[in-house]
Amino acid sequence: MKIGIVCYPTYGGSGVVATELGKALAKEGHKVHFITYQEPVRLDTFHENIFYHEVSALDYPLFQYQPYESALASKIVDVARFEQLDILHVHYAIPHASSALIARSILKEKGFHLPFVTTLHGTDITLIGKDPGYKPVVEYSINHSDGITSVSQSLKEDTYKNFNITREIEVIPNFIDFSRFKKTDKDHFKKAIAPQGEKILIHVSNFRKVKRVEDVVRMFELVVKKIPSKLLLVGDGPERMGLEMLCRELAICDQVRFLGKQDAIEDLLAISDAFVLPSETESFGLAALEAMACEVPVISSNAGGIPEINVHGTTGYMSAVGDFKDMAQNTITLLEDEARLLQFKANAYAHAQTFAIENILPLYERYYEKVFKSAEVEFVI
Ligand code: GMT
Repeated sequence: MKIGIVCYPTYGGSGVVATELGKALAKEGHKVHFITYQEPVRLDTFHENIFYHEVSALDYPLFQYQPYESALASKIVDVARFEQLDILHVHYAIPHASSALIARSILKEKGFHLPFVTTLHGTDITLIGKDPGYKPVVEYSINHSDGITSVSQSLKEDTYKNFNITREIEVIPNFIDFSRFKKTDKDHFKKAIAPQGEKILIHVSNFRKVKRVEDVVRMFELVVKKIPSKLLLVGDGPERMGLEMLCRELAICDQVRFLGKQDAIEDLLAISDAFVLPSETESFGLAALEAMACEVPVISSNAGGIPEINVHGTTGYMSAVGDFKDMAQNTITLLEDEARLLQFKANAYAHAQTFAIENILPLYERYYEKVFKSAEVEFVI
């Protein structure tokens, strides 16, 4: 098929999923056209079946905000007609679904049929999308998509709860590419970070409030009192400065390393013993799945879709949102018993395999076919 993909090109989870999906589809022989305002960060290798079309929203002194939604819709119209796209897949509802909707209407008037699938990722529903400033447009464009998928059952339920959705939402979970995310021997690296054989805890996020990174620091302060350990904080965002201050206040700076944004996350996961994800809301938790693929058990909250990947008492432990003391206790239980830790590492890896890209990609391919066929019938009628 000729598939258009619209996504955020930066480090967010939805952009990563969209890009990895596009790359996998291209390997299967589909022609994949990315339509974004910047080359997606994970689009790091050349492939003959991958094409990139940049959206440029013309600036003008009259605009306080550039009308990106219109520029995107125009670009979709242009690419769809020129490249003869069969289907468009937009990731993250705002504003991609409404741009797709406008583009589809314009194309229809020109006699060109472009069905589109909207994938809901998380904050487009649970945080931003339900804000009254966006809700009517988000609801309308979801209801008028030709296909709707969500990355977890929990997000599907949240969508029905927060919006008046009249359509069926298909759950297609996020996936993992084991050729990249796998445990490798990085012992030299481990020795540099934890020279006395300390255990290594890791957190990876965009350091926004919703990630509750403060809970990571507070639980670590309790853990390090009982278990010699180090904490790696990977990523960057608005909360970072406050977290650095907190580490100073708690006098744990020698045990905590802020690593900023890192590309080779798998190398850091390879030396880690536990991944910490205390999020307030989390529709899926791709970062936790990446950790599990690298044999790292997960200490998390039980928010949103996390229970769909982290099995309490098997692949890690879950606590109520905000209960960092319980998270610390669970971490100590896990790390103080070497046999248990080894078992949890093996369990995490085994469970992550359910989400191997080889299992999930066909679900998208079948869904595209289904949407394409039923939308074609409607178009002809
Ligand atoms: O909010 C973020 O962390 C970024 C956001 C995105 O769309 O870029 O992530 C969401 O989508 C990811 C990929 O599907 C999920 O793994 C994350 O759980 C989800 N984040 C939240 O729900 C907070």
